[in-house]
Amino acid sequence: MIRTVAVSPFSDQKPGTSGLRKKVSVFRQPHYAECFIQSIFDVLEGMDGQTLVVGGDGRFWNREVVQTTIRMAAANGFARVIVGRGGILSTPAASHVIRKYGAFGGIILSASHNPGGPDEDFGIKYNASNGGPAPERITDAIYARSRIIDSYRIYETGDVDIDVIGDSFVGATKVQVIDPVADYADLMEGLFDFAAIRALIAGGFRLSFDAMHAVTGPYAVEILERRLGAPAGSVVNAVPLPDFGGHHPDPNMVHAKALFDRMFAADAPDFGAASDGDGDRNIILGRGIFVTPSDSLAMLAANAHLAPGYADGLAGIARSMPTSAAADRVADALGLPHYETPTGWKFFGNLLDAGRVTICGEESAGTGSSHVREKDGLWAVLLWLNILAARRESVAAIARQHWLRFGRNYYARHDYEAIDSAAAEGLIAALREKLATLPGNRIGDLAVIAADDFAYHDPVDGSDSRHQGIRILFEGGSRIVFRLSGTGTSGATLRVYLERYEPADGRLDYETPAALAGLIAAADGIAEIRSRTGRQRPDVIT
Ligand code: VG1
Ligand code: CO
Repeated sequence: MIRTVAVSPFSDQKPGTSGLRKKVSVFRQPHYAECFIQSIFDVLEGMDGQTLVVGGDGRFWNREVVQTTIRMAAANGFARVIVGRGGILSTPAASHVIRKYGAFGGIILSASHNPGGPDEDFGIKYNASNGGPAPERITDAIYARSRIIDSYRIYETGDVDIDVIGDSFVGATKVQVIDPVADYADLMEGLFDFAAIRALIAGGFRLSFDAMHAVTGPYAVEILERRLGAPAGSVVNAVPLPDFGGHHPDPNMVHAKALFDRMFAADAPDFGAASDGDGDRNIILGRGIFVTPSDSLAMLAANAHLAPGYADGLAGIARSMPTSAAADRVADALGLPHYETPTGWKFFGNLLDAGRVTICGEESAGTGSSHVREKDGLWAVLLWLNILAARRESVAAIARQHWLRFGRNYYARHDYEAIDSAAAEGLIAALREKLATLPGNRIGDLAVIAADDFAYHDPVDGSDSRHQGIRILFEGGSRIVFRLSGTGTSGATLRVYLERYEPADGRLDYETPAALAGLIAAADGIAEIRSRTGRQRPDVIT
């Protein structure tokens, strides 16, 4: 029986960079998730008789909201709901499943790299029929709806068994539980030369993949160990846990320290990688080297033709604004168009759908391609492995040759987490005020040539997105970017992005902190970070 439940709206359901993210305690309020899900359904049109995909990263509260979503989808006219077994679907796998089965859209339950557990974070996001995160036009409409919603519809019934593959019904709605891994693994097998990677591994090449007790574990075990023959144990922390084992499933130097230690040890494997809570991020390491995500994007773009799925070359390359310009140099050298979008994968969707770009990336450990409409952690790992199998050189050698050809964009991001929101907003407002006065000034030995608040005009649908980050550009290609995170759940997080370009005949062997020292000092000088935030140093450097 369908029940209509009267509610008063919540005022805080504004989606951020990637969906609605809140503490679990917020989501546990009666009707909270229901109101957001109904707000999504209310702004969509034509769901009747359609398919909805549901799955998440397995974190605490995932299973409960999967059940709620199934019941609400049934009450809102969907004819079919496809669910990953156990309520599991990595973000890229969900994107693929939406596309493969011609679904109307999908609801993905994840707070991505944020920690999980009863006292930590949960999230809900909506992806459209192209498999990609809903564009701002839709997320804005969902938020507007959530502020006035007065009821939701839900089917009254017991829980669906989501742990067994097969079909059941909620009212007239068919619920199909599918293997969350198989379709995705098959997709990867179609893009990459698995035989060559298998031969590389059989020849003694050693790899270590840290799944961080998050959703990629089962995917990585199936693909890397079963299909590609990496020895058992090549995937570590492979079992997804509702609290990610108490860790922060964010693959960076701080939270994936064990992997960094392994890759910088004397007996390091040839290749190391890790992914995040929902499987869309990746970091890449070789023996004794960390490839920054911005460099990884550029190196993948430069070598993608070595993989069968990209043998015909790329249509173009897109990167988010704070991502380093390394990929632009590759695009220029290959004669490809390149695009600079605001932070967040939703801005790549139109470019991918229009066939203008093939590969996209963000400095925040996100890379992906037109095979789905999300960033895709394992995809990046497999493209790297395919390139390594084709070139038979080390990661360090490939990086070195890349810099010798294109120059090197030294890069780091400094995060100041959970700072006072008013102080963070004050800092950005003060920067905005100053923008017009900066060009022409010198800060240390850096000459400012331009400063602005980044705005994006989408060349496909003509939409405009303003206030996407403060950019200060210096002579010679160096840059500082300031923006506030849109994924945090407590206080504000200030991100400071630092980039310095050294041409191919410049110094390519600096340690990154030394290369960026002047920019780090300039960032504090311009934005008064220490005095405004009260912090002496960043919490995380990536
Ligand atoms: C962060 C990253 C951004 C990424 C977003 C979602 O956003 O900076 O590049 O797209 O997370 O990634 P923000 O607003 O906190 O800077 V995920 O893997 O958390 O879905
Ligand atoms: Co993620």
